[in-house]
Amino acid sequence: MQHSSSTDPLFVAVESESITRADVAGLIAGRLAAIRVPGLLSAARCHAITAALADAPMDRYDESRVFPVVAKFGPAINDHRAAGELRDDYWDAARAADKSWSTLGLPDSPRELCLAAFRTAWPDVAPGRRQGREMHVGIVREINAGLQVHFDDAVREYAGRLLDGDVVAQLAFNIYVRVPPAGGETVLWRRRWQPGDEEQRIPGGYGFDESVTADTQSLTLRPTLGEGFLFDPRHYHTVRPATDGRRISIGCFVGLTDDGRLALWS
Ligand SMILES: O=C(O)CCC(=O)C(=O)O
Ligand SMILES: [Fe+2]
Repeated sequence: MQHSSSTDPLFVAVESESITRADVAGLIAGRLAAIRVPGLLSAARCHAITAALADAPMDRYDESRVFPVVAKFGPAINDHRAAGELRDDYWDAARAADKSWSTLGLPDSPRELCLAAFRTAWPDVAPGRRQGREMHVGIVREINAGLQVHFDDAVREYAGRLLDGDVVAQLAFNIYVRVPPAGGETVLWRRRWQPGDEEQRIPGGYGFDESVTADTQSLTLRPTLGEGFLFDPRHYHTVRPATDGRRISIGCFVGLTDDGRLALWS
């Protein structure tokens, strides 16, 4: 008799009390699909951050590419990309974000929150460097209306290399500092981009028609307040619309470089 198994036992999410070195390695090796860390930030810290953000000037991702709209605080590399390179206005936006954040009166910057989440597991963690300069780390995003189904892969997106070090694996990390009572789930599919998928690209967008994930095993995460979530963003993923309330996260990309360090960027 033949076994027909339609689910991959390695495509699973694990829950941890903190990010561990073994889990990060497992994610990169493909033994895991995602790591969930409930309560990575306390509710009190999440509330303090979202309360302070009420006075912060949020902007939006480039609306010609990112629709539905996504509000954000701080630069996103993909808003400053031209022909596989990072444009210079990224650095101005990074400086402006740091300056603006420093007026909010919060103890920790998005950069420090992201670095701190990895430091115990991986002491060799630091902002990534590009042409000797430290990348911005920690983007605040309010994704209330959801995302297009997409993947993130700096190796494909930055032909001229994003960082000075060679990134051998890329992960995506988010901490949810405000969660909606309904909707706002993150969905992760066990499928990576293939050339033929370009036919399903949303015209002008950054993502793909959801049919690109048809018949593919998936994981759905309903974020909880203060939870950290780490996954391989080469797997197609999306965020469902929040049908009520606001969904705010602080996140970054995490690269394992060829010297065994973790390099963060946003
Ligand atoms: O907000 C999320 O859960 C995922 C957002 C996303 O697309 C990413 O972090 O790459
Ligand atoms: Fe993404």
